[in-house]
Amino acid sequence: MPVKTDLIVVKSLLGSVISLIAVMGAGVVQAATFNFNSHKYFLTDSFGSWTKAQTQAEKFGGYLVTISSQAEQNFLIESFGGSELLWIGFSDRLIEGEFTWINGEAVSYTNWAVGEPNNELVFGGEDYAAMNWRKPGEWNDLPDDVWKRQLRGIIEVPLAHVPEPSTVLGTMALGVLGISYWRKRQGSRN
Ligand SMILES: [Ca+2]
Ligand SMILES: [Ca+2]
Ligand SMILES: [Ca+2]
Repeated sequence: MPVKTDLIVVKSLLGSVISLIAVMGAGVVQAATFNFNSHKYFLTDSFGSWTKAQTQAEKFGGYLVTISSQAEQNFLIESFGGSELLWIGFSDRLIEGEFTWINGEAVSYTNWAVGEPNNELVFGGEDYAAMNWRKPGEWNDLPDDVWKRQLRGIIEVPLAHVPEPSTVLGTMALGVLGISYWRKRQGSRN
C-alpha cells in the first residue's frame, strides 16, 4: 500500500512539474528551435536584408548560420526545408571575391549552386549568401536587399553561451520532486 501511494504522489508531482515548465517556458522559448553539435538554430522573426538578419542574430548572442560540413547543411535542410531562400553568414562584403564566415571560423565547406557566386553586377554586385537557391541547400550570392524582396535568415547560437531556461528549471524541479518524494517516504515509515 505505501508503494502504491508513493507512485501516485510521484505521478501527481511530475504532472505539476511538466505544467510549470510549460508555463515558464512559453514566454522564453523561440517558435521552432533545433539543436545540432551543441548549437541552437532558429529563423529570424521577420523578413529583411542580410544586414538586418545579422543584427537580430547578434541580439540573441549568435550570428547568421555558419555551415562547416555536409552534415550541418543536411541538418539545416531537414530543419528549415529546402525551398525558402534563407540568409546564411557567408559574405565577401570586406574583400570582393573572398567569402568569409561572419564569426571568423575557417571555411571548410562550400555548397555554391552552379555558376555561383557570380557577383551579378546588374544588382550592383552581390556580397551576401543565401541557401536553397533552385536546389535544396545550394548557395547563391545576392545583394543585401535582394530585388527589393526580403528574406528570413537562420540564426545559430552556441549553446554553451545560452543557458536553456527550461533545462535549468527542469533540473531545479526534479530536485524539488526528489526532496518531496523522500519526505513522503520518511513520513510513511512513521
Ligand atoms: Ca555552424
Ligand atoms: Ca561579391
Ligand atoms: Ca549570385
